[in-house]
Formats: sequence, structure tokens, C-alpha cells
Amino acid sequence: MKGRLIVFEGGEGGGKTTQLARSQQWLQASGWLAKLQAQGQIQQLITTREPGGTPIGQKIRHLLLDHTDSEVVQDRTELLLYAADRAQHVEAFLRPHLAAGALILCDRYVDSTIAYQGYGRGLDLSLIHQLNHLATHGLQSDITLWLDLDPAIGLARTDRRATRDRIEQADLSFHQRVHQGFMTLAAQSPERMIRIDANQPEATVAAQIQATLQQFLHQWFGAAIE
Ligand code: Z5A
Repeated sequence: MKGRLIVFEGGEGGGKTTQLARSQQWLQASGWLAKLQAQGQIQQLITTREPGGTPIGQKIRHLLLDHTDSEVVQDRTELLLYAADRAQHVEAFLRPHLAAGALILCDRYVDSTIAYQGYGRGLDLSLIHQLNHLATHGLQSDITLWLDLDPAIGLARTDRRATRDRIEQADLSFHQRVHQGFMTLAAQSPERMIRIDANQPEATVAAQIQATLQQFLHQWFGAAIE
């Protein structure tokens, strides 16, 4: 049994959390999950996120995003903390579950570091690639769904929240650079990184994602599903 890693990526307020939950529900309600399990293709469906997919990662997440701390997190410190969170997540969580045959839906992964710390903060891209490799030991997603939304619309969505974390507080130009980063990554790897138009009603975005997931599930497990 070989597990699969499906990653949801994008800027602030793009709808990743909403759509990851909808995808989980759809995989269960549509019968796909039951079929794949019955045929011995998939062991279980699990969800996770970065930062914070492990108990150590939860502590790192708090250091990274808690806006009440008075000490400023420096850019390279931030980069290393995301890498540490990822190294723990890959070794302690993702690899064991993939080896056991899980279908994993993950909120953010390596492309976020390139987009946020590379394009957003302006840190050296080749250094980030090296750190990503160190943290993942080469573990890549099977597909990455990039929820593409104008940063101004995404920020307006998250503005409605009572509190905003440290990165959400960054200005619009930061989020525009992050968006440019995701655009560049999607153009570089169109087969791995699938663009989803996130500037649509929730149900329409969900339908685009379901169509993409169906296509890949057929590709990965096709013969067994017919
Ligand atoms: N980060 C980083 O810098 N480097 C890294 O390597 C990694 C991460 C891994 C994680 O925060 C932060 O870490 C993140 C990047 C940085 N930056 N920040 N801040 P997080 O996990 O707390 O949050 P997030 O990943 O940025 O998610 P988010 O801001 O919560 O957005 P979202 O998950 O994409 O969206 P959502 O919560 O599903 O929806 C946002 C709102 O929009 C909500 O009210 C929804 O009801 C609404 N929504 C959703 N879909 C729609 C549609 N289609 N139409 C209208 N309204 C909608």
C-alpha cells in the first residue's frame, strides 16, 4: 500500500482550511474512501497542517504566529522555525502515515516557505530550497492545489476575524509578493501544482477541487476503481 500526500496552498484567506474540510467530507460522502479502503488501496484518510502538525510543531506554531509576544521574530529565525516544524512533521508524522498507506490532506507545505520567506521576506531562494530539502529529505507532495485569490480579497476575508496573527498583520505589498511567489511556482511545476480559481463561491471552488481529485484518484488507483 502506498499513501498519497495532497497539499492545499495559497495566500491569506484563500479558503484552504474551508476547502480541506470540504474535501475530507466529500471523500467520505462520495464513497471514494470506502471503495479505496475496501480494495486495500488506502488505509485511512487523515488531515494535518504546517506549522503545527505535531505536538512539537504546535509549540513552534505558537512561537511563530502569536502576535502578543513583544520580541520580534527575525526573518532568518522565522525561516529556521518553519524548517524545524517541517522536519518534525515529515519524520514523525507524514512518512510513517504514508508508509502505512494513508491518504493525507495537508494545509501548507514547502511552497509556503518559498512564497512567504522567499518572495515575501526576500530571503535567499537557494538557501530556502536547501533547507526544504534538509527538512523533507526529498518528500514531495503527490499534488498541490493552489487556491489562487487576489491578496486584497483574501485579506478582506481575514479582516473580519477578531484577531490577526503576525503574518496576517503584514502589509498588502508583502502579500502581493507572496502571491507572485505562488504564481511563479505554479508556472514552474504545472503538473504538480494545480491552480484552483478561489475567487468563486465556496461550492464552486469545492466542485473544481473535487473534479481535480477525481482525475488524480483515477490516475493513481484507476484500474481498481472501475
Ligand atoms: N507560513 C509561512 O510563512 N511559511 C511556511 O513555510 C508555512 C506557513 C508552512 C499559517 O497560518 C501562517 O504561516 C500563514 C503562512 C505562514 N500565514 N499567516 N497568517 P494559519 O495556518 O493560521 O492560516 P493560513 O494558512 O494563512 O489560513 P487562513 O488565513 O485561515 O486562510 P485559509 O485557510 O486559506 O482560509 P479559510 O480559513 O478557509 O477562509 C478564510 C475566510 O474566508 C473564512 O471566513 C471563510 O468562511 C471565508 N471563505 C472561504 N472560502 C470562501 C469563498 N469561496 N468565498 C467567500 N468567503 C470564503
